[in-house]
Amino acid sequence: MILSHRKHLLPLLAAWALSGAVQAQQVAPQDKDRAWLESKGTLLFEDDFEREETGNGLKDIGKGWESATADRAPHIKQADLDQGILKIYSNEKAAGHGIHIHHDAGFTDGGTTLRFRLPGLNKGESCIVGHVDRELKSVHAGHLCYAYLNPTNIMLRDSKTGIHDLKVQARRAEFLKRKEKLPPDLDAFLQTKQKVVSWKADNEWHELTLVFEGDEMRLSVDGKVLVTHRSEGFAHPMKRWLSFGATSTLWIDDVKVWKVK
Ligand SMILES: [Ca+2]
Ligand SMILES: [Ca+2]
Repeated sequence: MILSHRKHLLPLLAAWALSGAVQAQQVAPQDKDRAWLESKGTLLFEDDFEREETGNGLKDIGKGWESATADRAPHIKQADLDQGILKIYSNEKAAGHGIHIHHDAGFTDGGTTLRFRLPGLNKGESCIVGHVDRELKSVHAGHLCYAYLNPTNIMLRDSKTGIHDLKVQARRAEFLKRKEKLPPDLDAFLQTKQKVVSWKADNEWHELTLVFEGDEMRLSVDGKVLVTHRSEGFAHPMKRWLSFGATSTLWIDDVKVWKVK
């Protein structure tokens, strides 16, 4: 009996799995920003992660990636290439810093397409993707702008002219140090630098498209624009590095970086 059940079930399961795989490969036709990158852009870099890392060090992901936090906790695998996927594990306690993995990018207008998954291995998983220009000295560690995909919301933030501008950061730090509320003018100013929308994270694979056009930053998930924001820092002329961060586990695949301008 069991065998005959299996006979019926297996083709069904195979068909179901196949249809899921086909769907995952398809680009949603309404993904206008991906179409914009592909039609107007030059591909600067792509990675499908179909290899193994060579160790736990700074450059061991290969293909020009650097794990800036690798050497802080060399005994912990913070970046694992496995099954053709970049599996990120941020251990802030051990490394003394959230993970930061980056690769040369370099555009004024353009963006990134990738697939990501919050695999559900840890609580509060997030996907942080953005840009850094370390040659910019007026900003802490060159932090320009980030998209934060959190469990219940997505935030786009202009760090360059907001919280990571050294003057803004110093003023904000005084209040944080004293555990005081930010003064209304500073709070209102920082609010203009970011946009937050509700979102419900799950543990599936998703297509992400992140683009910059002039002073606008736009983020799409599965072909749908979920959040856009305009802020002067987004127009920074050199998005020099593509940077990933995470609060715990994050899986990434099929990264493509495009320069339109
Ligand atoms: Ca591996
Ligand atoms: Ca892959």
